[in-house]
Amino acid sequence: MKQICGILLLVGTVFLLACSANQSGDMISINLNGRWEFRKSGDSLWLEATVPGTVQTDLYKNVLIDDPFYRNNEETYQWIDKEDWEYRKLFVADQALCKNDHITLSFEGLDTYADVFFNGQSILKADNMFRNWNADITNLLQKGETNEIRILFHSPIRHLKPAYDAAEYHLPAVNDQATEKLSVYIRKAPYHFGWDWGPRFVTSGIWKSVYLKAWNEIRIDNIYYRQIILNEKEAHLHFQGRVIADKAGQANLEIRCIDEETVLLASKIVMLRKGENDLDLDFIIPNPERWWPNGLGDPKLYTLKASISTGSISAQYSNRIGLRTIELIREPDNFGESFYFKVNGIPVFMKGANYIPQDNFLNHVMATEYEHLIKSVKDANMNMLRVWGGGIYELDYFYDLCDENGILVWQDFMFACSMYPGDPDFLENVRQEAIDNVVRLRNHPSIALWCGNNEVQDAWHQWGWQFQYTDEQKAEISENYQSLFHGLLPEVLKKWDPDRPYWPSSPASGPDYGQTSNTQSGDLHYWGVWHGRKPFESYAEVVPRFSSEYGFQSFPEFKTIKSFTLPEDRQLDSPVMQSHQRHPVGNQLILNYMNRYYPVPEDFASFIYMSQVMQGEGIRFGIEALRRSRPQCMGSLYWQLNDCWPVASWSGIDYYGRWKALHYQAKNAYAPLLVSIDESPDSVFVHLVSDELTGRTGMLRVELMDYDGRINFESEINCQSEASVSFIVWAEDKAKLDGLQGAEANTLLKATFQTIDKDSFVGSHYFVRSKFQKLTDPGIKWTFHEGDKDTYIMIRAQKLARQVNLVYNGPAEIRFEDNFFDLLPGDSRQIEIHKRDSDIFDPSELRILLINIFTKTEN
Ligand code: BMA
Repeated sequence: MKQICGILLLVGTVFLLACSANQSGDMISINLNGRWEFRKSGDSLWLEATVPGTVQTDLYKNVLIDDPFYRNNEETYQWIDKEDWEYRKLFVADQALCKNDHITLSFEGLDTYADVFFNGQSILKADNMFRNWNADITNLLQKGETNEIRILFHSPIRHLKPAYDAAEYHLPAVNDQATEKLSVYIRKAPYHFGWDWGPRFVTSGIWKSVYLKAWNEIRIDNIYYRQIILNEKEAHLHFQGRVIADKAGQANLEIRCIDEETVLLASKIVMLRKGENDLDLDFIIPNPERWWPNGLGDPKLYTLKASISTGSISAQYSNRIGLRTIELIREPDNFGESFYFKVNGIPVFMKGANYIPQDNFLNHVMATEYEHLIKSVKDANMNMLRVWGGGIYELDYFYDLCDENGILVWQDFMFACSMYPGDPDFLENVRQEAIDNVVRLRNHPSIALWCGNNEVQDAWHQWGWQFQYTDEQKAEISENYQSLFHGLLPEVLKKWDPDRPYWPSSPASGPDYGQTSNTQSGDLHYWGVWHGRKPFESYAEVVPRFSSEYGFQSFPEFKTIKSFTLPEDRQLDSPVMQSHQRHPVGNQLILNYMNRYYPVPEDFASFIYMSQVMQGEGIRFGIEALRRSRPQCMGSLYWQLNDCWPVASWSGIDYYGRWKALHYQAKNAYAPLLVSIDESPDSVFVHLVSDELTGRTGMLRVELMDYDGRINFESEINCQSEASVSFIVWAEDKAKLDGLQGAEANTLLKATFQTIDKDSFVGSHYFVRSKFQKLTDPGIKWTFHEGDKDTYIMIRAQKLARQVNLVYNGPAEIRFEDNFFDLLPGDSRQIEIHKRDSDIFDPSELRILLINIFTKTEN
């Protein structure tokens, strides 16, 4: 088991690394994070640095640059990636550390071209941000003297340039925001080079933790728990682990479950050889509790400890696992070929979004931010995130949180929207990267699927890239694609994680090369809305088997915009707002759609509000359409969950973790039981959509009312919803709905499903676009209540109030239980106020915006 037993003492800039006795042979792991030093290569002065970190964040901490996200600062700081940078740490190692037989310097991540020296000797050269890098320093470590770790980070841009200049042709990389597109030749997070929602900051640095690891005689790693059989009575598991031994001899291998109480699950005597020993052991967990995705049950986890002991020396390793079956079901059906996940034998509709890294400077993402984000995902009734291929393989903590919260992960390998080289060095580098990450992540029950890349296959065949190349070049690029995504990656998975499904590219219609995406099979990225300028209504016309991307942009809330602007920047076409909008025509598209669907406010703050309303309602319409079409479609992952800086983008949660209208809409549209209403030219339909595992019985009440609350038509039926279904529960000709004809702009349909156990589910529907609705002042009244346990507001409206936005202008970070909701005539709602204990909610700072009444917020 890993233990931290080192004490770091600061002696000037020299740290004393001490550790207690080497407990019964356990590996010692001393964390070398924290204070380091850095300088621009060639400078004489060393400055304080923080590890994990980047050059950019260290320069900022030393007040040598301003906040890189502020205004247009991004442009000013592009020089940083053209320089080489050095990092160092000086430390004194105590005797207890030095007397170990094996001492390794271990980097969980180096970004990216790094030469590492220990006491002046070169110990490794790194060239892949996604790999672990280890170097044996047993014979280099000096007892009682100052030791030095020094790392030279080469400018990634200057390092790549000579080969780029000499190349016969260049590979496409549409999102790389430089003229010379170098990003595809380096194994580094693609989004660092810019994206259509992100700035260009090509970082360098020690981006993950650094350890000194010391051990004697025996070491264990590469642990894998493979689930062989899972049924009600027992789980059969197969343990695999690699033991490195200094000498041959007998040892005892044991596996224990170490949750509430420690239980020995299995043990056996093994004969170790000197060197590497691949060991295995079969065992059973009786009466297994299953791991369930969010909404279907508890995500039960077991903590298992594997230990190997020679009598005097032992080594251990702990992992958390979950017991569940997961299958990707692709079989012929009425619509083509299915594409859905079966979890524990149950077809599950996947509800979620696409995840991007939470910052350009990854060291800035705190544990609390990971927790807030995954909690927001769970609270929004999501059960899947796609870790998109232009970012990073996330930190262990991300997957731990997904395990704990029942969030499944569609895991891309880090390749996106570009073609890639295929030379042996590049491929070997990727092979090691894939092994490192697959081995690190394969015990997480949250990981549902490995996917080769984001959009590379479709792009090559459909984005017009091929015209610029000769036939030989095209053949070479195609072949490289095939060897990477149809050769190397599936081979790695076959060996290291054989039971998880692999999907070569998202989107794709099949597992073979060249099967570009379509609606009959596989997954689809539907960008007719937004990129294709199609109306939101087309979400109901294009039904994919699994929608792994679709989206629409909005601006972040005004508080977020204030964080990076001066008052004079706060208008749509200012250079600062344009630099925080990375889609070439993003602002025009928002304006264009708003003209089609909503009133267009003149003041900037109200425009921002309306952009969020439009995004929220547009994507909500999409989610409902996809859910209504189950089982034809079995997944909705919209683009995108979050942001990496403050920006106008497709996200539902902004850089500061603030929920936009979209996230509130997603929460409601992803509810386990949904009442969804749609219409054809002649009829209206009420659908019940259920992801629940049991059916419900109750009464459906349908009311047609005007915006003042006068009911012109009503109907009640007994009804029953089965488990896991979507069906039309009520339909009527529009002509038979009294009071609708000619009054469409002032009429709504409300459907309430009241179950016999008194749960109530409501859906509503308007007959014209918001722009044409005849809205009046709804007469909103609200009162504030503060009790010991909860703080909430009661809000009511006499007439229809559309998209009620509660805006808190005070300093506290407040989240309302619901926001951007409609109050139907006569309705009242109790809205909880979520705040941290120390925060004060001042009701006089509350403003309310509506579609037809926007209170001007001061700039
Ligand atoms: C998708 C993604 C991203 C991109 C987004 C918005 O297809 O895969 O590459 O940011 O579209 O354009």
